[in-house]
Amino acid sequence: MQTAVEQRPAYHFCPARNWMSDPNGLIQWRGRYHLFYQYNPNGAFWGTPHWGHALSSDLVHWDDAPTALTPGAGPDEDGCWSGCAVVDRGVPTLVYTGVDGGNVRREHVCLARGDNRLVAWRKDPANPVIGDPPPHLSVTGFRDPYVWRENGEWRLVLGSGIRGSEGAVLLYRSTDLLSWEYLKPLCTRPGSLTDPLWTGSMWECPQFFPLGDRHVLMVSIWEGDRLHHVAHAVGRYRDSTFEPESWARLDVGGEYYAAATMLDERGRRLVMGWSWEARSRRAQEAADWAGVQTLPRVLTLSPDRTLRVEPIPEVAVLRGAHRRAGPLQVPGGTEFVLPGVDGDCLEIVLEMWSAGEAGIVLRRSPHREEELMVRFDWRTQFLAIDRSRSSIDPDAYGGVHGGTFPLAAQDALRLHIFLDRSIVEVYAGDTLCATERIYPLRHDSTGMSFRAMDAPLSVASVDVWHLNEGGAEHGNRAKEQRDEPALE
Ligand code: DQQ
Repeated sequence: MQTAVEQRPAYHFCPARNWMSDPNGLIQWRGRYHLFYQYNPNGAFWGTPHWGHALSSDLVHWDDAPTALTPGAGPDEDGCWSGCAVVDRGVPTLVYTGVDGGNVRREHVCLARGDNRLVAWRKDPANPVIGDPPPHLSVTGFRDPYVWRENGEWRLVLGSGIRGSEGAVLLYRSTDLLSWEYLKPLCTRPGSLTDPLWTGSMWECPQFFPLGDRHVLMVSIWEGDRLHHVAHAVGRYRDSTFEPESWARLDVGGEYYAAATMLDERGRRLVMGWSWEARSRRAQEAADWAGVQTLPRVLTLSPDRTLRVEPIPEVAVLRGAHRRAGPLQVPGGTEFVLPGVDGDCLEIVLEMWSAGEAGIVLRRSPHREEELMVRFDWRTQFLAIDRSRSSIDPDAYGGVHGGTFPLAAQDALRLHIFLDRSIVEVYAGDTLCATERIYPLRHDSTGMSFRAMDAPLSVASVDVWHLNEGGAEHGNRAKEQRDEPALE
């Protein structure tokens, strides 16, 4: 009897069991990185959100810490929903969404104060510090506070939407995190707009921060009871007024949401996102785990004020066996299977060019029963992640995702790909990334090939590394092995 193919990622963070979604409260405190996350301890489905907690010294190896927030009697009795972490006069403080009201859901802003190891958290007796939306606004939501320091005061934005028409982020100010004054919507955008992208009528998990000589607003688009994608705007921010200059998707893959950022002690702006399961709820609950965090990505602003997104270089610490090939010529309409590549936890860096459409095939079984194709069309400049044949499992979703990647017709495409069993992250150049979930069932779906669809393909070089396992939950860093003092 064949054992089931292991689908749990080996080096992306996911809890040992149960449901995980939004990353929350990212912070580096006294050298250690802290990741909090929406967590349901009762099963691999969304419900009664707690704040799970993990910490790392390198953003690659994660160790579990005790649950940080648990719903209790009062403004968060129905859940501790998403939020952020700040340091208030030396005290680590979580600013989160408390939910109560049963079927008539009410969302509030609440605080919790931490000890100097960020392990024990005490809810502030002043909760909720923001009880209800501004009375004159009819909003579709009021959650996911993101807080920053500005001119010696605090600023806070909340995800919201003006009922029936547009996504919105509401701006508040405070001197002490306890009493808040509503200022105005920091940004709104009609849900009817689609050029250059659609941003719906309810914005979740806002993030707002300076980058280069601009500011960046990120929002996760919720509409019609569905999670869609993360949009970001680059623009000018002055006197509490934000003027977006451009809008774009943050990730063009099928499963990327609730992006959360942090400024680390090296001054890098880092972002992590939640990748949900692209398979049936039945399959999800049978697996008994759901939800993966993407690799942390470094955000910078290019001279033309396009957002640059790159995987953190620290991931290289996981590299094992390395294989290099190229230059290769693949005739149009043919495929070249790369010999000696056999894996489901790989890092791939390649440069290729074609006059037509061509790409790389991963998780490929010997007779193509299963395969994932990452292909680019130099005529349309469209990068496609095609998972329509990635699994023989009827519970696994198919489809093609992707986006336009501006590249001159004569220029080579540089791809950087991280494959980790059921999650794939594709980076094109330093401005486009796509997160996709796949669930191959065959044990021999571990091959790789290059495919030239309709014109010859030139592969200048391809590097493939086998990546080792990362986090504590993957068994390779049992608690007694880690190099920092035990938390509990
Ligand atoms: N998930 C949280 C909310 C947030 C949503 C609840 C986004 O706070 O708006 O688990 O995925």
